[in-house]
Amino acid sequence: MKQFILGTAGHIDHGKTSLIKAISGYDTDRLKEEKLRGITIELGFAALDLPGGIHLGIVDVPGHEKFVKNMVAGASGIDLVTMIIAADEGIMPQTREHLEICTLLGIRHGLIVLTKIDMVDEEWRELVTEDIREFVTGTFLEDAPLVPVSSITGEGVPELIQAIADLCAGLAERKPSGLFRLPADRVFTMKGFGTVITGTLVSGRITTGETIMIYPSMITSKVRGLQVHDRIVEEAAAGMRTAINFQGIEKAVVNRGDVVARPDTLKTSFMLDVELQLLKSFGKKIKNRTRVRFHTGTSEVPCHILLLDRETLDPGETAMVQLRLDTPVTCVRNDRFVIRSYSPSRTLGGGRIIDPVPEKHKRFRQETISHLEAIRSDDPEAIIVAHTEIAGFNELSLADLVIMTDLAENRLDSTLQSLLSRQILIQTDREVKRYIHRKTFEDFAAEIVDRLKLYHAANPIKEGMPKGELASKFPPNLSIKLFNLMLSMMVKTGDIIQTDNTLRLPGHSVTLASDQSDVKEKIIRIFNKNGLQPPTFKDLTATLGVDPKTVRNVLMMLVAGGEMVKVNEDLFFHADTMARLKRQLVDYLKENGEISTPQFKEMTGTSRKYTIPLIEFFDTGNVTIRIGDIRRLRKQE
Ligand SMILES: Nc1nc2c(ncn2[C@@H]2O[C@H](COP(=O)(O)OP(=O)(O)O)[C@@H](O)[C@H]2O)c(=O)[nH]1
Ligand SMILES: [Mg+2]
Repeated sequence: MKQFILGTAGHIDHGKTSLIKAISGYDTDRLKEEKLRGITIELGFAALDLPGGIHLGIVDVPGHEKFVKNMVAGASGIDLVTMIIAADEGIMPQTREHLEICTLLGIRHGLIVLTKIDMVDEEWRELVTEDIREFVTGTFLEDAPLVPVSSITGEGVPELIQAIADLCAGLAERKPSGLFRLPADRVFTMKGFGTVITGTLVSGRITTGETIMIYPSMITSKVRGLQVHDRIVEEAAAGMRTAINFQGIEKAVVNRGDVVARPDTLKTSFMLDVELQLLKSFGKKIKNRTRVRFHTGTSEVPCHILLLDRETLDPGETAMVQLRLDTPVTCVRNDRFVIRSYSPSRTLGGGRIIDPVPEKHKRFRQETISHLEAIRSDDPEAIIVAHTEIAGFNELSLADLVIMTDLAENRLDSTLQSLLSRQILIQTDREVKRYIHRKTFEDFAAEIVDRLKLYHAANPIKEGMPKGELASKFPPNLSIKLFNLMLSMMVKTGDIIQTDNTLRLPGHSVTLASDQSDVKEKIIRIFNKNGLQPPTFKDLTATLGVDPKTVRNVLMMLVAGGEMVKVNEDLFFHADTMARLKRQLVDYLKENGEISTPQFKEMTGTSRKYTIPLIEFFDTGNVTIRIGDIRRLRKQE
């Protein structure tokens, strides 16, 4: 069954409440004070089954100028409006203001009802009708049906019901959405039931037993019962006037203006980026930081207007502005809002929300203005790309993107898939579905390479940079999880090499790790002291009590640096010792022409274990040449 919500609008005493009673039988003036004074203060609710099988929820709003804020709360979320104008008085101030509010709230459908026709003659009625037609020219009611009615005599009432049914038959149902939202317009306690919150279910659906969250207080609770137009139901959907009964919530913790949704699907913010239209009828320009009242859904919050790209906003103009709110609100892109001034208290303008969770902007920044232009567009890709670009290391979750784009689930999904397949976005978490822009990753990779280059230059004897030290160079909003993920991507592409918790560039050859410099000192001392009778590799390893791999690495590094000389895999000598021995040998040969192995053994004063490898070392090093049992100098120097 199709469901729509109709709202009333119009000046006080023009017969709105009487008309609702005439068409539905409901008396929406429930409060004692309302009955006493004969005026509507609070929102009133009624229901009507239309011919053709459409169910209509009705919101009756107050016309009094003092209660416009209640009118705005009632009018947001309605599908169509009945603009009520009394035949005897014609167009009055709140007729104008309510039409402006409905326009700003994005209402596109409605009827004009000329009430109290029993009080005027034919000629007057025609004059007023002409007036009204002129009044609505250029507005969404320009081609709306105008139905003359008397709630007292009942004249025109059946025709009005038929006209509403005809209009509803042509309306499209609300677009399907997975995002359940209900801005609270009334909160009360019922004996034996606990707290009840009522409101127009603006999108998605909810069933009994589900867990919900109340924003902005973030209190969670369970749906104990649901009612739609006084009927108990298991499930309520978009476009229904809904009452939700909660378990264990105190009435005091919920207020009109709060939003009911599923846990962690919405976000609260003290700031909003919006497209603000200043009404022509407001008549004067506004300056930066003008203090106003912000109305969206059923909430009203004082705020400042930050003009981002101009000094003043003229009547009739539209601009992107940032609203700075006194208390947080919970919005979704494309939500409509109305702005009212303080004194005099009147509607100044309104528009739609472009970013429900923006960064704090500074004025006159080209970067900000370009970003806002991008997210204002209707192109889903452009919106997502711009948001992820500015978010940097702050990964955007699917839930974030739902409220930032207002896209239907399948549309959002296919757009994300397309961006991922072209690698414009990178998915950083499969389960929660989190995304960053590729540019963030590329900038990160470039910075890692730069940091490692600097580190290698400053620490040539270190194998690489400790991961923790590298992480500390990045802003705290880069989560460890994302940091690790991006490092592993770089390891995969071969841009960096990771061993244990150390990172290095592929071009960096390992010199000495920090824990090895201690080993290095000890080795030099040992070999210096033992001269021509140094320990073998095996003995050295045992003496040092360090693993052979490290000892060999350090030795090889010392050999490469010229501090040690490698005679064979097992035998190393200090470079100074070798230099001395070589000079001695060369001097001896210059003087004696040749040397035998025993003579060499005597010169060195060591055992055969050292003598043979040493003399052979001088052979291979082209210092000596072996002829039979003796050696000569290879080159006469
Ligand atoms: N004669 C006449 N009086 C009406 C008609 N509709 C409403 N009224 C009277 O106008 C006054 C205001 O009506 P109400 O419905 O409370 O107006 P609202 O402020 O727009 O809700 C009441 O005294 C009604 O009895 C009508 O069609 N004909
Ligand atoms: Mg009323």
